[in-house]
Amino acid sequence: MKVVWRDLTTVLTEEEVLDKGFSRAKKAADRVDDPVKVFRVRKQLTRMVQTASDVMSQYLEDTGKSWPSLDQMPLFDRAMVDACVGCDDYRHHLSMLGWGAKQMRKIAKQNAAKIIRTARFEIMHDARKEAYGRISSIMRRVGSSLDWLHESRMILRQLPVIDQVNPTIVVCGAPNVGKSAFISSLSSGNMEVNHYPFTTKQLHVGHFVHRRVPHQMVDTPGLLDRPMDSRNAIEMQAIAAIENVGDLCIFLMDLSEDCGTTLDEQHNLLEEIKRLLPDIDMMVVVSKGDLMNPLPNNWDEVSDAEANWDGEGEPLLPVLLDEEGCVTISAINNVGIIALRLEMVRRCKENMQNDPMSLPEGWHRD
Ligand SMILES: Nc1nc2c(ncn2[C@@H]2O[C@H](COP(=O)(O)OP(=O)(O)OP(=O)(O)O)[C@@H](O)[C@H]2O)c(=O)[nH]1
Ligand SMILES: [Mg+2]
Repeated sequence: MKVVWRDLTTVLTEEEVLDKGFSRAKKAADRVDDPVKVFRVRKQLTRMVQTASDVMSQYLEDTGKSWPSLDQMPLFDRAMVDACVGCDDYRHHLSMLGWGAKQMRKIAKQNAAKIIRTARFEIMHDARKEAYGRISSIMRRVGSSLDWLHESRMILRQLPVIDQVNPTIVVCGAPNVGKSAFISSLSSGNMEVNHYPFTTKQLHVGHFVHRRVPHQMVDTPGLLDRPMDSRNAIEMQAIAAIENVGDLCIFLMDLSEDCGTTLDEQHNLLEEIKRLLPDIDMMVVVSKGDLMNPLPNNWDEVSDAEANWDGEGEPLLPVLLDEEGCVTISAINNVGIIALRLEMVRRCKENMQNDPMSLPEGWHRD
């Protein structure tokens, strides 16, 4: 099940829900018409109590149901919820809506019975007033949950939509090594930029389509490029989330040290990321191949092959290799990019086939 946070509709405040319930109740009472006063008043008051309770509890129930259930959402989304707003709070506040709705229905039933059982106007009016008072106090207790959901909706709306059925490539590496340049050079259209609330971290998601299969590339600025001990719990959660969706991780390395991080430090980071994401296939790629002197041996060969590529995967392209035999790219000159893309497609496919949870090709999940 794909979670699309952007579809969540706005959450009303406590006052707005009360307003909605009580004004609908008043209109329902105004429509009552009975020549016998005792019948008329009885009907009016029971209708007020019932309508107010119906409208408000229905609103709470509908709102509760429109939010994705934690138990049914993919692990990635659950880890995101935990990182951004906390799973325990999420569960608690949604359950408060259900609780409130139930209480209101009970109050309506009890007080409508009181109104029906008596022929004394004073008792009828008191029962109506009491019902309104009790419903308001239930709403007061639910109000803070509505506020929490309102805030959380703003936060969750900014989360990236990552489709777990399609291949996902996580791109990481030290700052300035060329992660964004690489993803942009492959992405069709604008990169979707999403923020991790509560931190300054962001996730950018780029896409390319290969033989009709959308491939997602997740840029991880600031998230995977700094030492372990300065990460907080939220970031660790986000990393756990990445592990749930990544079919392949590209670790970009800038050998020119142009980026400001020494090679030693970059190697340390690589080791850390391997420890953090032990279950993702890791591929080390050297960036900024154009800065190499001399240029990689097969620079011209790859560059020509890419220029003649038919867009479907033929001819098979050789990857660009540096003198150590490491896969290389130049995002600026656009050399080695398509070759790497095809290699990533192959690796993702292979990794997804090895995944015991994945379904055979041609099968579809809901
Ligand atoms: N010469 C050369 N420069 C590059 C290449 N790719 C990126 N750069 C440069 O490297 C710098 C950093 O590139 P980015 O793509 O922003 O690097 P990044 O890893 O996304 O950086 P952060 O998001 O800050 O971690 C920019 O000045 C780019 O122009 C490349 O292939 N060749
Ligand atoms: Mg970047």
